[in-house]
Amino acid sequence: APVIRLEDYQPTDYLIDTVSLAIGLHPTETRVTATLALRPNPAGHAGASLALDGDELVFVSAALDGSPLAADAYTASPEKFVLHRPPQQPFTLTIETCVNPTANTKLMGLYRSNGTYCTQCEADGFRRITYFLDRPDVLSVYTTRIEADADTPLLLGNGNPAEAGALADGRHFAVWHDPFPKPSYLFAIVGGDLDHVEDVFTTASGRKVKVAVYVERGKRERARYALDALQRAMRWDEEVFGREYDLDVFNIVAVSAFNMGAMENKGLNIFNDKYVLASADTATDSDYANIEAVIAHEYFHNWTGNRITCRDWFQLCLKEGLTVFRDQEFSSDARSRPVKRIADVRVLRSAQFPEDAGPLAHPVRPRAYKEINNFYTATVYEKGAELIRVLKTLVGGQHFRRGMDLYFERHDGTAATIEEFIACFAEASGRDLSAFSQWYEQAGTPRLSARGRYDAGAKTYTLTLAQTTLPTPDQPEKRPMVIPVALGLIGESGRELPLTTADGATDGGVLVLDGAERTVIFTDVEERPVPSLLRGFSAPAILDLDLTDDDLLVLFAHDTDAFNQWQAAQTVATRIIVRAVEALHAGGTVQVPVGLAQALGHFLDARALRDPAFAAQVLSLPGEADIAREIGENIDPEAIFTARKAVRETLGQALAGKLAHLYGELAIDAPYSPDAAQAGKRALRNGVLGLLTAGDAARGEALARAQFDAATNMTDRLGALSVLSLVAGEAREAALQAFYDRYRDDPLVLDKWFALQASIPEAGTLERVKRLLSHPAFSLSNPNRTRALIGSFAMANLTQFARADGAGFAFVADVILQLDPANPQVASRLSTAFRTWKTLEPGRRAHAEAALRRIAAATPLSQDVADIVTRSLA
Ligand code: HT7
Ligand code: ZN
Repeated sequence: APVIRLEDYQPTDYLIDTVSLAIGLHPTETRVTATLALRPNPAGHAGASLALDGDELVFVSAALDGSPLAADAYTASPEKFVLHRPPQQPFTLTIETCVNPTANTKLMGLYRSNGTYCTQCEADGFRRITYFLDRPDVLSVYTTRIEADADTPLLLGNGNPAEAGALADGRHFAVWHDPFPKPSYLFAIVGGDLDHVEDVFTTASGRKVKVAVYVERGKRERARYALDALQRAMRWDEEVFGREYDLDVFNIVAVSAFNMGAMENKGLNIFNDKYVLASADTATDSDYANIEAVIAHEYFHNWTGNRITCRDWFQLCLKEGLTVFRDQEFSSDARSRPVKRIADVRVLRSAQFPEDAGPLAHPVRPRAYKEINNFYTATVYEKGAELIRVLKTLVGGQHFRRGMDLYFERHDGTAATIEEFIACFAEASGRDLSAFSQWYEQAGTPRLSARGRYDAGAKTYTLTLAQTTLPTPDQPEKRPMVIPVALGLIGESGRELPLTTADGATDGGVLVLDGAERTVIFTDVEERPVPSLLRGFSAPAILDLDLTDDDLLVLFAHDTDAFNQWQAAQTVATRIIVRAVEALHAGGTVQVPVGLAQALGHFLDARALRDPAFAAQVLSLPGEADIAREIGENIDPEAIFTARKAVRETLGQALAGKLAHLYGELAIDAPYSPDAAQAGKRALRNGVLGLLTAGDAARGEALARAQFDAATNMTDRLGALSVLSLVAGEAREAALQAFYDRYRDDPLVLDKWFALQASIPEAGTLERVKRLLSHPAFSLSNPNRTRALIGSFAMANLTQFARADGAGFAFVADVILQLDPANPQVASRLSTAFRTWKTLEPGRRAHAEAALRRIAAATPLSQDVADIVTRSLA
């Protein structure tokens, strides 16, 4: 496949002002007639031929300005339609194509999900519906007429409903008109027989918008939370960003077969039903929080992505990073800001840091790609969101808002670039942001080191910050980034010390490091301080601190920044587990200093009942992947697992009394509500149960069994089942069976059942997963099911995926090859599970490499998977 490069960007030679589509839905032969109003682009090459993109299309006919085209005037293949000599004034081109939605297993373009017709066009799926200039800088006004049989009563499109009616033979039609020019990737239609919930949302300026959520029949009640989240997101965007909704309707449709999370099509968001459907009995508190976040995310795209879209796919972070930032802020306002920040940083570190440190590393704005679908990454999304946060910290809240306002005002209705976005903030703040913009160009996570020296006589504290970034593929030399370091000084007595410097270097509690190194001298420091750095995780960097464990425990006890309080406990726990891994390697035993257990005990006494959601984050110790990242190379997953387990066992025993007491105290006797307060209690109670069981398996198992039997909601039931799943034996199998029997007809809950079993860190799990592959409820053609069983095994079960005998890698490679012909996008995602293979110890590394080479050598192999495995092996 050719490499597409940012530097080669050229505007199109033609523009498409309006698109009129007539779609006759049929399970296997859907007819699409597209009438495109074209004209030469003044910015393009005059007289050029017109080449429209296609993908597996069946060409039927073509006409120019209403007259059939002569055979020598065009060429049509499944992948291209070329009009050789287009008129050099405005003209219309009418092309008829035929597509088969039932045979569409790639779930891109028009396909059927459980009988419902739906579309997915981002990034390049529109060309699977009709020939088009299928790129984001071609903006057109769409009118869509959909026709279907009586068994498909619901017909939805982008924009506002214009007309609908009955036709002969029981067929009927609906016309939708979207007045906002949009790129083809935001096009969507839905046809089906669905239930819905609806409401009227009144915008800030008083316009009435009909909002609705459509779901499969029988699931109506489970759509209410999503509808509520949508309306809260609409209000929040008005209040915080001054953005009002712009159409008369906003529709959300949930489908069960979907490659990703959801899609922000204009006025017609289409969702993976996992991010819509919720009830106390079927969804966990985390599911509710995810639904709220994804509903908000897709809604926020209406301004950041749709009204202002991307000039080309290299600018993807312009809409994705910014919209993730917006949904994170929304959830922070709706729930607890520090807890949300911790959760987001956990995601960044577990998904983006390994990407940035491995063979798939790329800048937030990549410069080249072969397969764009492989660039919907944690780097573009999550690191992209961090860069918006860095920008906000650098220019300040007021200038940030003014910059956003300017961006909306100046670029509304256009396809923009990162440069244009940053220019708005430079203008609004009067600052030179050229150094900041380097964050978008350079891959890799900066390592920030801090060295401090206290002079008790002079009462000065000298802090030296330095940064380096390791080389990444194609970028051997790295430049320093602009790193805003939010900081404070905590005295050993526990009080926050004032920050005084001769030059006001830390105004607002933020020190900006914009070179390789910077030293600051704090004066009037009355006692030896412990520095609290990168507060709130003020930049996406890896912090290397010269603090002792005791210093960290001071921060854990006294830091006024909740994020760093949590971070201090995590760092101490990480160090203890890493030392335990080293001890095991040296043939020794695991030692856990009493300090951490004592500090956790004090913390739980003081905070557990006051702030359970935060306490749950503190109690949830670093995972195996966190420890692996800290160790960095020559990873032995078994040693990490054993060390971590031993540390948890020691802590569980040391805190046994407190944990048992808390477990009782945290029980809720009110009816279930997914709100943050109740969810926090349940999260902590489940965390407490886990740690308690780590210390005393028999006692924990009994409590878990009782919790499982008495549970009135999915969070408690699945929390108990997760604990039970770690203890091999009859009780576990009985609980798994009971869970299956209860939810056998509920696909989303069955996904949890598959995922949990694939995550069991035991030698027998591979056999279990292989058995489950032929379970009647399993199917590789449903992406959620595949991700639940195979994705969980490959991404959330390090010891078993990376088995010493290589059988885990070989198995996942087999599944990738089996899935690839049907759904390359899902297969390609799955193959990113190998992204950290080079950090493994030599034996496992060799097995992983062999599996990757076997995939790479397979024919045929999709461009999607080929791109990932080739880059992984490079
Ligand atoms: N903008 C969307 C990303 C997307 C996608 C969604 C479903 C299937 C294929 C897809 N390719 C890209 C989702 C979002 O970030 O909001
Ligand atoms: Zn998005």
